[in-house]
Amino acid sequence: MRLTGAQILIQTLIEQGVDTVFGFPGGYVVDIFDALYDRAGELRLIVPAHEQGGTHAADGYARVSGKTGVMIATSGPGATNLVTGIANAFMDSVPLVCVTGNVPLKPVNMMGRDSFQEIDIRGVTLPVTKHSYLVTDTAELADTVREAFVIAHSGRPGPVLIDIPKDVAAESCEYNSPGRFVPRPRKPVSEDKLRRAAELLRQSERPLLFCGGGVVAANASGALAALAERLGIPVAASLMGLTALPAGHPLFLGMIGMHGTPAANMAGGRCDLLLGVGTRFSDRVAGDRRRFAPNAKIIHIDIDPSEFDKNVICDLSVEGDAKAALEQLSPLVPAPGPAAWLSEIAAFKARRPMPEGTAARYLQAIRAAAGADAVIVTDVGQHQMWTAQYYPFTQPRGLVTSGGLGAMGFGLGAAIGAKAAAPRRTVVLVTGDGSFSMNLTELAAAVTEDLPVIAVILNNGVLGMVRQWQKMFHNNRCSGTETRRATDYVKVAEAFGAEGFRVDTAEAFGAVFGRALASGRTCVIDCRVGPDEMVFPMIPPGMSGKDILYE
Ligand SMILES: Cc1ncc(C[n+]2csc(CCOP(=O)(O)OP(=O)(O)O)c2C)c(N)n1
Repeated sequence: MRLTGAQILIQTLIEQGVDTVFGFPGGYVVDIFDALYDRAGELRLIVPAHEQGGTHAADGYARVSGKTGVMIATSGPGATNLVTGIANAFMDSVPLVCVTGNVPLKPVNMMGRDSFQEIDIRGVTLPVTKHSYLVTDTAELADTVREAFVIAHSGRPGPVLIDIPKDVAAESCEYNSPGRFVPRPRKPVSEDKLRRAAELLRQSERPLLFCGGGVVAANASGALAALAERLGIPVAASLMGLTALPAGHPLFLGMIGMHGTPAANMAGGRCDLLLGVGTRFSDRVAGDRRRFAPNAKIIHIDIDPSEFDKNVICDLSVEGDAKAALEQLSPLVPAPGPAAWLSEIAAFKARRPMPEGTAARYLQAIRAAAGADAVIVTDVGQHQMWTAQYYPFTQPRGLVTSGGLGAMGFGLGAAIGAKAAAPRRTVVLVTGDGSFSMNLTELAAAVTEDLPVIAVILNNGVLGMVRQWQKMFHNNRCSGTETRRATDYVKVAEAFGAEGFRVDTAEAFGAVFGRALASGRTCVIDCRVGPDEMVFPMIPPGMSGKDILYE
């Protein structure tokens, strides 16, 4: 069968099981959009307001569905608008395939001549992609797409870029049916290393399990809970690992690190063995990586061996898929020992509960009304940390947040993608006035694409998280962080065809949120939070758990 490159691209996407793509048109992807037009019944096209929003949407879609997200953009500015989204997916290990158009190679080669809207997007994104391709021959396109999907979702997932010159998309060639690219079989986890890990756990009096985003990505939550329960040991999580155990689990201590709970950080400081799974031990977890878990031997399980000894030196590294490793480790470990360690943590927890301000009350009200099944998406700042601290997550993949890149403006696009992945679930974006202002044009996409999400703005009238640092570490000199108090978010919502609400107190929030839920429409709820409400506890940057500040 002879097909154009564009038709081959769409055919191979469908072959890969893709049923939803995000894309924004342009001159050098017009053939691809033309091919999409014919397959609209099989492949839903969601058009964002801005390519950045589209990449974040593909990312949110991937995180919630567990599938690979796809974003298509034109050359030049379309392609450069993807960069933040690609970098975000790279830092959080989210599988994406991003397709860009480029200037033609034939009949007159326009590449390398500063042609209109020509950008070497491979060069630009090289440090933030797992792999990238410039396709120069239509005959290679199908296998390129197949290989790109294998690379994006196998091993440690991440973004892959396929740059397609216009003539390669327009030309026809013989299309070969699938079959060549199947994922390589997973490397087995070393039994010897798992036995040594079990032995270290046997010798430990104060063990701590620490899970990162890799546990969620590997769908290893059940295996994690089984191991923790079998050993009777406490579990702390990074921001990315938060949903791995339900918040109410008796062994769960919450988030560890810069804005982690007192109990998790105390356990990190006191433990004599730390078993880290699917984590890069980033600086938000280990501010001073030389003094992280200072009394502990460290076992590190990760699918990506380049993480071993990168930030934290480990005593034992175990390469492998988190789920397989945890499942194989469970039968080797001893039954729970004396519970003195758990009692010590419980006593500490009682002495040092989490402080709770207005933001905590908003989050508890969201949880009460939205239910356990809701997907919570955040932007970046204080509201993100409050969500991590106070929202009781009960389901893996129930939180979509920009962990590694910390990209303000991520949230609304990601929420739209989350809704596309799970249309029957309630999707709530918890955002700040600063982050929301960055990409609020995506309200247009939420409304026109009929992907209703509820955006709750914890509006403190300031760029709160940076202002907090200025107040704490820069002598209260709040340079450039008191902005945009004048924006009327109710009117903004209405202008985009969404519904807007304003809430002045946390007490009034529950009823308004209920109305937003019942409306079934895209809603924006503008909520007051005092400009001086801070995120605590806090371990100042570059410090260790002993330097924790409670107020
Ligand atoms: C794209 C981008 N620019 C700048 C920053 C630096 N930054 C981190 S948090 C923050 C403040 C966020 O303000 P807002 O969204 O209102 O949330 P709040 O902290 O007030 O809850 C800023 C400016 C960032 N993370 N991302």
